[in-house]
Amino acid sequence: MTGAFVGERVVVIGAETAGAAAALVLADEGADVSVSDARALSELARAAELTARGITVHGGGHDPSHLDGATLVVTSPGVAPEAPVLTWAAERGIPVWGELELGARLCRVPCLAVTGTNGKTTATGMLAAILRAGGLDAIACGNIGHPFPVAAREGHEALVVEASSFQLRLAETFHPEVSVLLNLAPDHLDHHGSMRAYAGAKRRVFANQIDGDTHVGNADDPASSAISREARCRVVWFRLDAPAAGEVGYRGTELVSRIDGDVGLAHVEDPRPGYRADAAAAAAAAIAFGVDPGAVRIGLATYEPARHRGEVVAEVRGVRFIDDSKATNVHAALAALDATRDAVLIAGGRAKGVDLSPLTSRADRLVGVVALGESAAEVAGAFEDLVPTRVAGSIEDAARLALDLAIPGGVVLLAPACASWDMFRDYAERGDRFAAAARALGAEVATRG
Ligand code: UMA
Repeated sequence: MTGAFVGERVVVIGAETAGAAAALVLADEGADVSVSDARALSELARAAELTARGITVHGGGHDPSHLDGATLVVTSPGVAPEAPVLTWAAERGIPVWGELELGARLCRVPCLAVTGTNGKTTATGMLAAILRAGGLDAIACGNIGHPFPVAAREGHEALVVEASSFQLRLAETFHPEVSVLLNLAPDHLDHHGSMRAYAGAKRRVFANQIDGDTHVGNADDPASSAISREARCRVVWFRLDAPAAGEVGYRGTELVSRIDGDVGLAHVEDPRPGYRADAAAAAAAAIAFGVDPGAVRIGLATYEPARHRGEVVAEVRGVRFIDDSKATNVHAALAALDATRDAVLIAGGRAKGVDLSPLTSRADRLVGVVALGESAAEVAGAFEDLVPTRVAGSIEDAARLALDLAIPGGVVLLAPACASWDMFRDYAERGDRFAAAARALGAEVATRG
């Protein structure tokens, strides 16, 4: 048997996207692998695939005995830092790696990493598209949904890793040549315990960067730029207005690089501030990595935005239904609200320990609010004195109540400011169910005439 993990006995925690991928990669690399998951075996969709590869799968909850004989634990990103199973590993002195650490140990090509509270997936996709336009075989991986350890073994020339705070927390030797911190706002405080710990995880994106590496920071965001300034390598800044020497920014709609000379890169017409910032960050990272600035325009033009980020999914009685299910925190929901007027906002879900009341600062853009999920009472309480407010029991119910409150020419905006995990598998399922409900309302209205 050959492979990088021959002789290791690895226990993987979690058997979904990240965990199943880690287990299969480790088995391929010669390790003796078992997987432990909190859910019942019958609920684990990948259990049969894992078992067929000789991997033992323990369902129905973690037990200290699952760690017997382990030389390494690899944990899924969603497992909480204080989860007892991780404490048992620490007590026994077993090293605990996350997805980024496992990927880093296997990766033989340059990595670029993108983190931040919002825009990660968009900036990661744009950056990979620009690298490809520059002639490199590059792909996006990590939190975007294609696990980094799998991508690391696929033989690409460069990897663009979307790095979440959950993943960065356990990424001791992860060393991107170029890192990006897009922005920072409160999120995932239930997982990390505090804003300080959340920011600390984000800081790890450049922790191993040294001379010759580049960190890309957001000159417009005081919270993230304070962290970016701590990087020990070269820092390149991006901003939404005119760039200073060494920066990337905009003159009107023209994206401009002053990293080396003064080069017009592309016209970016999309009005959303998030989109323009992500494009500037991706361009800065690509140029810092050595890609020809001419590739930026082609890369941005070929980039296909991911779903659930402001898509119009239906129009019913002159009301547009917009799916921004990916707005899983207050910062993202505020950006979505800033791009709309006369909206009925559907918000609520798992708040992750974050105060939702800042949403009310956009009450003047709203004609109604429909509150949903675990935090429905909090959302309704915040808005009920400001705009007509309803509480929904399901996303289908929410779409219907929102249409009742909406005005012709206005919008129904799903921008929950919360994670979906209280009612859905993920934000994609939440968005898909919302879109289906909106289309069903459209069909119903058409039938009734
Ligand atoms: N589990 C346990 N024990 C626990 C907790 C969970 O066994 O204590 C099990 C669950 O029963 C389940 C599995 O672990 O079977 C789920 O693991 P997970 O929550 O880490 O989810 P994965 O499907 O493995 O997907 C993870 C990321 N999910 C999270 O970080 C919550 C995906 O990011 C990522 O695409 C994937 O790895 C590959 O890297 C999603 C996400 O929502 C998109 N990310 C957050 C965000 O973007 O805000 C950070």
